[in-house]
Amino acid sequence: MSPAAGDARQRLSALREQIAEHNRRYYVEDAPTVSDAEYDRLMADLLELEAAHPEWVTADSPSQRVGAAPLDAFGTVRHAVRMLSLGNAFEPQDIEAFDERVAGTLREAGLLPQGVVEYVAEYKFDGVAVSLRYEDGRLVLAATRGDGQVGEDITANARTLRSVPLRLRGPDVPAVLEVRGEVLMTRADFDRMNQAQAAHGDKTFVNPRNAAAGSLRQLDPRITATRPLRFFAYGWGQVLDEAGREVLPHGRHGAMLDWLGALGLPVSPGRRPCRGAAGLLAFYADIGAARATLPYDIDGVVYKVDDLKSQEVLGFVARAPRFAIAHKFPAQEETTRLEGIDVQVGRTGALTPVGRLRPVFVGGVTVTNATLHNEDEIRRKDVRIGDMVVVRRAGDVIPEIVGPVEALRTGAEVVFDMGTMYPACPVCGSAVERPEGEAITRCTAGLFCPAQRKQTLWYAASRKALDIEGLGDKLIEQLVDSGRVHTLADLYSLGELELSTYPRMGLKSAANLVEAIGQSRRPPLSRLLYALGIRHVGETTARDLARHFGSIDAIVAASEDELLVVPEVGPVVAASIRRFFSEAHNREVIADLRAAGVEPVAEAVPVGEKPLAGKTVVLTGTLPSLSRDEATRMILAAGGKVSGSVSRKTAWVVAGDEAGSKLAKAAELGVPILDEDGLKALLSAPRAGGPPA
Ligand code: 9MJ
Repeated sequence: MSPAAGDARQRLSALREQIAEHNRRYYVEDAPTVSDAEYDRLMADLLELEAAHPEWVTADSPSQRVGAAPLDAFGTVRHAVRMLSLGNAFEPQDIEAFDERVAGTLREAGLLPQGVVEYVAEYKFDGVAVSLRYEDGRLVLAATRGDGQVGEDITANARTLRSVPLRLRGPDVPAVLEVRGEVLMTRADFDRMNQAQAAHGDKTFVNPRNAAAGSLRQLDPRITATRPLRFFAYGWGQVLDEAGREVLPHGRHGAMLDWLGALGLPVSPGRRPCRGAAGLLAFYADIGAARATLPYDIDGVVYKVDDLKSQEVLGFVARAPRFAIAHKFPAQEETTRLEGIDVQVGRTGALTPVGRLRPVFVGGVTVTNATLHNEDEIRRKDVRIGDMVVVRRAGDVIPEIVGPVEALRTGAEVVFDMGTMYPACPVCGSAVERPEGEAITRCTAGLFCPAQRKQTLWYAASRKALDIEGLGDKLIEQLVDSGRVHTLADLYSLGELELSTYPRMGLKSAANLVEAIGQSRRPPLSRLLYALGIRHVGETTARDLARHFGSIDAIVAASEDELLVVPEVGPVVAASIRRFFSEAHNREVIADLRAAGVEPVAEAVPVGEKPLAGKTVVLTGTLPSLSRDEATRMILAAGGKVSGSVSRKTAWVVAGDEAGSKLAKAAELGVPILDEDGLKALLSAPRAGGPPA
């Protein structure tokens, strides 16, 4: 070899090592030390060198991750050591019984000196089980589980997974090592991939598990190479030393997994030593609670006896070990029939399609319906009435219809069409409209529609609004349906005797509710504003409006320009507020609330915010107790300015005895006029209203 070729070879091997090391840091340590761009540069250098020297390309070069030529069919592989499956358990009693059986056997064998069994608990990944075979540290074979004895040869595909090392590292690499684990896709990778697939008009997948299985079973490894698959190890098969003897370097399952990690393999994270059934059940509870926050789907946890000698004594039944068990979580996805699509009318009149399902137990509850959001969403998912659909309920998230099982279609399914199926509001019969470019169809009846009225009341009573405890949706439904309550103000005339005649209402709870309603008569102004349910006025905007204007009347009277002065209020919000208060029935609600004794309380202004910030005040005449200088100092201290002449920009004129032409000018321009008490109130109030500075 020429010196130049020698240099190139050295550079080649250095690049391969660097890239493999970066893969390991990323997938095994979960702690990358280079940017993606830097990694890509190293890979580009390697590809260039290999293009110049094709004779040097080897199967374990990281460049081979792009995928080899397509296959006609997968070959079959006989596993050197059978791949096991696991028995399943669902109930705590099953786990207690499992632990007792294990403890009993081990006690008889004299293998339970401490009286309690030590286990390792792991996640149960919901992916595809595979076996990787390394000979002299090189990946030579990858296979699916198949029936446990014979699987499919997916070596070319497995090589494309960056988390699968092509070579093992370290001083104690055995002559033969079969690693068992799971190939899966994280939920984030799955979402990204599905979006890309959809953007290209390609097939999308229903869930990460199907995506992982579909991607791994590609006959064209170049396709697999583009799919974001990951591998995690949780066990081993054959392990041989140079002499062909079976050897295990460690006597415990947990230590064996640590060893696999040291060889450069990504090992199942989240594993934990546990003692006895109580330890296992605590692990189950912890992981169950954290399940929704994990980056990938797990369908349970797995418990394995830690001591390998004990495992051997326990042995197997049929294909499953007696030393391990899977403790499953309630399924998060199930398949059921979509029997119909109903439409619900929301607070703002939005018609929301809701799938009516044949009841199905999923995510720990029985689900009978699931939102479909809007018509476009139904079309995007191509969900049809009568379809078998995948229903998902993860954590406390509301159930959703993931998509149809197209293979089960009979041809009798019906496409949903809002326009022809719901030409009018299904609740009040009023006209509906779907503005150009919007995804949502709305009932146009506003508060005349009982559905909107109920939702509005429920929203007004909610915690962020008037916080009326005990006013639930069932009761609101009855109050509206019976015609007793039309608007928010009607709630304040409810008596406890009357309320106690409603179903499920005792005298005690009726009295509590009346008390809660009574307490809501003094809401902070911002909460009352929020409770009105003005479009685009959320918690923050309501608070800004309340601080700026200080009273409901000032807000009702404010022009769009005046509203625009408030931080966070832009043209859309200002127009929405104006539109709301220009409707007579909305102003009536406010008048009725006042008549019912509802008086909102102006909000305290945070320290540092001055009540007269940006306002100009004109003083005229002699004030009863304050000198001109004192009044001026107080106004300046409150962040205001004092001017000698009245204009449209004047926020207030403060007038005392013998006020002159300035008072007349103020009256002419409509500038508010205060006396000394009025000024003092202003200075002690939260940030003042009045015309803009
Ligand atoms: C999964 N699916 O995560 C096993 N598994 O052990 C874990 N599967 C298993 N262990 C023996 N963590 C047979 C299967």
